[in-house]
Amino acid sequence: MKHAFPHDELKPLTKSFTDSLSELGNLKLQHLPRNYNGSALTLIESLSSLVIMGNNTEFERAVTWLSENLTFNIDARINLFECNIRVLGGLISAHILATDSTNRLVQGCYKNQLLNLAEDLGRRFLPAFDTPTGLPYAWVNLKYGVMEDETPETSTSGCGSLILEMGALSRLTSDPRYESAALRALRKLWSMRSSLNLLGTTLDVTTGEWIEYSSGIGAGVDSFYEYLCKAYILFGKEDYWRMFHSAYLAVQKYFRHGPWYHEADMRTGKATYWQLTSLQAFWPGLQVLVGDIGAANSSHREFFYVWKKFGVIPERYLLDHQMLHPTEKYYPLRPELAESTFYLYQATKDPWYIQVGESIVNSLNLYTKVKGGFASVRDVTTMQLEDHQHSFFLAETCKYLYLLFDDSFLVDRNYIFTTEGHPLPILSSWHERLPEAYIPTNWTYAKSEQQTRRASAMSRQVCPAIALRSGYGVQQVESACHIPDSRADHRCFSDEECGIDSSTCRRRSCSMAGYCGLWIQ
Ligand code: DMJ
Repeated sequence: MKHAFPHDELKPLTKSFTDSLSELGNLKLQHLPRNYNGSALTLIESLSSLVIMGNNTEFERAVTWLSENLTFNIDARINLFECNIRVLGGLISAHILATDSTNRLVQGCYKNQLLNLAEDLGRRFLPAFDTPTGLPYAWVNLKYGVMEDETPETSTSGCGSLILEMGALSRLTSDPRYESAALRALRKLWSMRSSLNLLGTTLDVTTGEWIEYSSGIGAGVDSFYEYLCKAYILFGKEDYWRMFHSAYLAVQKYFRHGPWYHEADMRTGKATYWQLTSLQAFWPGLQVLVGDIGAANSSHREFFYVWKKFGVIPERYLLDHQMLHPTEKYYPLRPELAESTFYLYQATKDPWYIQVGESIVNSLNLYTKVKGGFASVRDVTTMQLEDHQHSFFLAETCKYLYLLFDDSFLVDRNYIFTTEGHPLPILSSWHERLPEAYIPTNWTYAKSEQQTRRASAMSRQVCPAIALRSGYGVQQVESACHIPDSRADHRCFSDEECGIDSSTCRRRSCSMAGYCGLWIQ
């Protein structure tokens, strides 16, 4: 607030600001606006974090300022996906939090100003969907609509992760256009899947043809999967679940190798790139939502291993060479590992995840905290910093770490988080399946006092002494990877040591972090 308000993002090293809305997703920095003075992006992104952290006074101040000063009638070409998840999602979530009586906010003075702003923004998105396929352009000028020579290239996540925000906007305004546009795009995208139920990474919105056939669960695709699952949770339409289920099984079948995920060609399912990217670290969190805790746990551990190895998580790590990508050595304060840690702790209450959270907080303080804020890491081998604090740092990274240690905001409430960490309530009135008087039951309590206090097997790096069952004269215990094992201290250091699980005849392999995993071939 001191150095950058009301501009878009903070430059923490020089204690200044950058008006970066048009730069989001714009790697070549094309068509940047001339007379643009920012849209208070970081403030919008921080609204829900302020409520979660209990700072109602600042929330009210921010709502008042935005109500009086924010306008979207600006000559700025913006990325539809980025503007949707950050600005539209931030405003809608904050509107709901402002009107939610349990928050006791904005006493008397809130007259739906944030919703009006969201609706104005949503209307400015609509020209992007005016294509022969219904797939939206990646870029739209907020004042003038789609530019004449606009690129028809977009990404799978770019046109497949709009449904939460635009669906919520339609429900709040009773204007079906937003949800219909996002749903039409999503259905078209899904119709472009291969016979293996895989999608590519980039496509042409005018022809509906794929440009890049290789894809994975990271950049360009990630939130597409996330939104299929979360749209089912938020709106309860069986269709979303059917799509998600098929897509999820295809990911686990074609991309997964032990605890890691490589990329593959959507037409053949053959592996293409063997890389771990920091965006992939959201996947264990999504797996928690579908109840695949064992798989979530094993992948999460590998991401944390990479975090520990470098101090933070590098953007890209070459799994086949066990080395950093030569140019993508940066860490822009991304939230994904903290996000998954939060979900896994909620699901398991295993104190090991608290230790992971502490370790993340310590690294952020040690390497990225500067006088003006928190700075991105340009190179994880030197820890050289970059003068940029992305708006998702406050929207997501800080929020998920806060919720890991203090989840009181979630008690007796039933929210899902958008891909940008903005909470949306699961309401029976928005939901096809929930009964009118819905009582949330998804709150995860520790089953017993003993459970919360129990020392974590993972922190001790041995298998917990939990007897599962006795068979073939051998007592089985649950290993640190949550698989049946005969040895209480089992930790493998090579694939050979992991061998074959004789009880199930399934192959085990040794992970980078030295754990024995059981993988479906
Ligand atoms: C966020 O803007 C969102 O989580 C998005 O889906 C992809 N990742 C960035 C932060 O890393």
